Amino acid sequence: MTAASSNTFPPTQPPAVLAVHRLTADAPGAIAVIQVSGPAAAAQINAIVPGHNALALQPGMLHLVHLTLDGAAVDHCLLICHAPNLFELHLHGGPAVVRAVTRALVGHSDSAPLPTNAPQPTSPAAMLSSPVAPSTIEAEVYDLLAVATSRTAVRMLANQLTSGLTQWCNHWLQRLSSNAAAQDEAALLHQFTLATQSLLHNWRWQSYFFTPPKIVFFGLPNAGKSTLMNAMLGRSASIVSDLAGTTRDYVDAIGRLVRGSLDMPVILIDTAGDRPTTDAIEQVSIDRTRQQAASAEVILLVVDASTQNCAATLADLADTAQRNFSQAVLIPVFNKADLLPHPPMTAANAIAVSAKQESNISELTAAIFAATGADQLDEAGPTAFTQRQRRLLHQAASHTSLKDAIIILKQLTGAAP
Ligand SMILES: Nc1nc2c(ncn2[C@@H]2O[C@H](COP(=O)(O)OP(=O)(O)OP(=O)(O)O)[C@@H](O)[C@H]2O)c(=O)[nH]1
Ligand SMILES: [Mg+2]
Repeated sequence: MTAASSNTFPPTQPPAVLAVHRLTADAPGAIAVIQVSGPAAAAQINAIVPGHNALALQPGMLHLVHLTLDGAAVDHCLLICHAPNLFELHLHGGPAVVRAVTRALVGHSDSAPLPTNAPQPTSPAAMLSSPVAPSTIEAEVYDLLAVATSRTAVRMLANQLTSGLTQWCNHWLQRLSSNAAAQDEAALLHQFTLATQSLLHNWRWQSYFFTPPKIVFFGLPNAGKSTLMNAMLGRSASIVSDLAGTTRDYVDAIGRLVRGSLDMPVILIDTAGDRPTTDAIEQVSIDRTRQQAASAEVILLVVDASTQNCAATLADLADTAQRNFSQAVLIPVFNKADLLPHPPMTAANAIAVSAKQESNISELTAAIFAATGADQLDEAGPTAFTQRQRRLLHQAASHTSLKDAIIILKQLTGAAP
């Protein structure tokens, strides 16, 4: 077993079976981050983290674990699996614990020198580098892998290396290059522009797997907004009561929507009920509700379906939302379906749920995936996942010569400066 300290692998050498690097400064601090990578990484982590099998951890997941050395617990820390064979330990940053953990990971005796901290890996790209220097897309993939917050994002990123964006660029480079002598340059450029625009357009919903979209619960007091948010979160984040006007300030919480193999991080925002009022404080609450709705990607129009005028209430809410929050996807939700005769009568395309009984929540999740376009995700398909890529694609799509488009595509892949 080798403790590697270099961040490059010459072509003649295989990658190290184990590399241990301290990512934070080599000085006392509140937290120290230690990166452990290579085929032997999981086994070494298992040796000091009882009760967890690092081999079975899902990429993108965080685990609060105990670190145990010689049978004694020495620290409580976060274990992050970024990818198979690539882990991070976030432990307390005192020199004694960092030294002891590092020694345990690399299997050094107390008298043996510790692996050097220099040169430090600057990104997971360096840690996972192949004998061939990574292309620009590869470097961006590895940088983002370190901060991806969903398993879907991790898989999407991994796919961009061999298929996805890399394959898309190579396909178009090949088509544009081999057409150098063809007659219909304009038609080919037109096809390329359409493909590029489609790629850029898809980023709107692909981005939700990287940056959580804001989902706002909007409706009259007592519609069950707080109950619904709690049901979707799986915990009681917002106060529920039968008094209309319970929620005053908005309440936000990070959640996760799961649909089949896709998981999407989301920011759920419960708001004060929106109604005409003469109460100055309630008016401030409603102003805040509207501020949140104005920056939401998705607004759930929550209606108490057991009230007689629920269809008119929904029409009013939809009207307000369309006039004021046109940037958002609107999804009508008829709550309290448990109080209705079965099957519940609802307005067209409204989702009937019972927040209290937590029923039909998965249908609501499905509706959010469908309405945002996120259910179209092809994890292996191309994604322009950085601003640099999107800027270059915009340029490529607006260029009028094959030669310029080829140069820009080569810049995108890193094949040209
Ligand atoms: N039967 C039934 N009651 C529900 C359901 N959802 C919420 N409730 C009840 O409706 C009342 C109001 O629920 P909340 O979640 O506080 O409503 P809200 O929309 O957040 O109300 P405000 O904060 O006042 O705007 C509570 O008594 C809940 O228990 C449901 O699906 N079925
Ligand atoms: Mg509430």
